[in-house]
Amino acid sequence: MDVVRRAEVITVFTGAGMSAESGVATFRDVETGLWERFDPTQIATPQAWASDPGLVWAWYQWRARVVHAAAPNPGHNALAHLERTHSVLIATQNVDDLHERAGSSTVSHLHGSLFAPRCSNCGRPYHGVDAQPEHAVHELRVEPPACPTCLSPIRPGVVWFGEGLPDDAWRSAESAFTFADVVLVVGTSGGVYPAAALPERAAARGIPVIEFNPEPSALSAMASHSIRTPAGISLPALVD
Ligand code: BJW
Repeated sequence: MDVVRRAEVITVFTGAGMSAESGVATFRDVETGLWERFDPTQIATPQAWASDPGLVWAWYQWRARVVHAAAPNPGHNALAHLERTHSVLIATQNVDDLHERAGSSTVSHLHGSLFAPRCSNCGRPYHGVDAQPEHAVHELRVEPPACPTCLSPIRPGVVWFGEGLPDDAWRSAESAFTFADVVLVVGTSGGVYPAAALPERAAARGIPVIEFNPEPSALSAMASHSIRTPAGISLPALVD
C-alpha cells in the first residue's frame, strides 16, 4: 500500500481484535466477546472493585493466565517487522503484552496492563503476582494480595470505566498521532473514549487513516480506506 510505503512515521492504534487470532477474547464480538459472558459494570469499574474485590481480582488473574499462555500472531509480528523500515509507535488499548513479545519496541498502553498490578491505596507497583498458567480456569473469587508497605489490597493495573488514562501513555500517544504520516487502526470497535478520539483527531487534521477490521466500526466513517480481513492476514500482506 503506497501511503504506508511512503510514510516515515507510522502510528498504530490497536484494540482487542489485534489479539483475537492469538486466542485472546475481544470484548464486544457477538458470541465470543467477554461482555457476552460477563457484565462490565460488575467487573470493570471502580464500583465493582469496591464491592467485590475477590471477584474482580480472580477475573483479571484468569485473563492474565490466558494471555500468558497465548503467543503473538502474524499481525503482531508484521507490526514489529514494520520497524525495520519505518518509525513506528503503537498506541494500544489492549492490556496484554503481545506487541512487546512480538518485538515492537515502542508501545503505549492506554488502558494499562494485566501485568502491572499496584496498591489500591499507595499506588506502589506490586511484583509478587505469580502469572504462571498452570490452570487457565476462572476461579470465582481470589482474595487480592496485600501491599507489603501499607497492607491495602493490590488491584489490577488496568483502566476501568470512569478512570483516567495513564498520563505518560496518553501524552506519548497524543504526540504520535500528531506527528504521524499515516495512522493504522487495527481491531477496535472504536467506541471507547478518550482513546478513540486519537484517530478521529488525526483524520480531522488530514492524516490518512487505514482501518484493518473484518467488520465496520465506529471509526470506519473517518477512515480513508478499510481492509475487511482479519489482522493476521492483512498486516503481513502490508509488510511483504
Ligand atoms: C478483528 C479481528 C481480527 C475481531 N482482526 N479485527 C465520550 C463519549 C461517550 C462516553 C465517554 C466519553 N468519554 C468518556 C466516556 C466514558 C467511557 C466510554 O468511553 N464509554 C463508552 C463505552 C460509551 N470511558 C471511560 O470511562 C474512560 N475513562 C474516562 O473517560 O475517564 C474520565 C476521567 C478523566 C480524568 C479523571 C477521571 C476520569 C476509561 C475507559 C476504560 C476502558 N476500559 C476497558 C477495560 C480495560 C480493562 C480490561 O481489559 O478489562 O478497555 S473497556 C474495553 O473496551 C477495554 C478495551 O480496551 C476497550 C475498547 O475495546 P476494543 O479494543 O475496541 O474491543 P472490542 O471488543 O470492542 O472490539 C473488537 C474489534 O475487533 C471489533 O471491531 C471486531 O470486529 C474486531 N476484530 N477479530 C481485526 N482477527
